[in-house]
Amino acid sequence: MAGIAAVFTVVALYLASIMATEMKQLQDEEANLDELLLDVIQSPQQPVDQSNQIQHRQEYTGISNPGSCHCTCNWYCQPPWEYGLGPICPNYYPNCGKPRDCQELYQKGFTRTGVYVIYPDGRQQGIYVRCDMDTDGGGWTFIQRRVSGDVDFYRNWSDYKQGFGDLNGNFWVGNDNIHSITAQGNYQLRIDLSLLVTNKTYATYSSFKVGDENSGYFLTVGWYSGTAGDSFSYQSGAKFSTKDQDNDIYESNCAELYKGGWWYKSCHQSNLNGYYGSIAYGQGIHWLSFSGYYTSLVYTDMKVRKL
Ligand SMILES: [Ca+2]
Repeated sequence: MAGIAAVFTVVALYLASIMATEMKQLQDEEANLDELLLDVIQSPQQPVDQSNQIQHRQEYTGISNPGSCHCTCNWYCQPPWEYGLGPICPNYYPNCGKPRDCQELYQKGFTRTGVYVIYPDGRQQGIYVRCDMDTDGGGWTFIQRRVSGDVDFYRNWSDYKQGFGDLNGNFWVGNDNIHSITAQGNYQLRIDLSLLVTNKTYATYSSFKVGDENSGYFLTVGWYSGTAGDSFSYQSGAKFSTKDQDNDIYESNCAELYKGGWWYKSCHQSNLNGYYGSIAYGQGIHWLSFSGYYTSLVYTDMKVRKL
């Protein structure tokens, strides 16, 4: 009996020591997490629509094989969401660096389409963008997207400057950001359009550059190719206009007439920030060579990728 009791005691002690070790590991992990959380809370972040949180989490949870980048986001990204700050792996996983656009993210192994943080021009504070990691080889940084009439695009200069909307729905990424991104090198532009869900087409431009605010966000686009026809080259060489800032060359304000913010001239062959669903002449979301001026497109997106 004494032998059995001794064996029992040894086993009990052994189990207790294993539990203590595991408890210690758990405490260490919690302490590490607290430190990470503190870093994230202390670093200034761009506020994000709370409704995006679940989607963000799903997208980041899917990253399990980030190639040369060592972000194991599937565990660490969750806690910051409780504070509405969002997962920003590159911020507290220095090995990931500061990706300047979606193409750099793609090259680091982030191959799922979704919302990420990029640092155009190496700026300190990242911005949230949507990345298309599927179309034509992936690595596209969205600058615009229309999927419904949920977000009003008839806005003023300041809104277009800063950007607005929901990165999982309808949005404009902001003229300052578009300038910063396209000033980093030679970027191509791809525009995808749908008139009906089954009627899709696209246009690409060999170069796309938007100047800074002092230039009026001056637009320069290169050669067209694609299936939609060319309804954007006409806008090249225009400044941006909004309902409260008329920079077009027409006698009245094109932004007011056609209900958007755009690189209007006199006035447009495309109006991708127009009024969703409008059939009034020129006011809807138009791509002249595809939809004419009286039918509003049901889907558009604009995205850029470095050449
Ligand atoms: Ca005018």
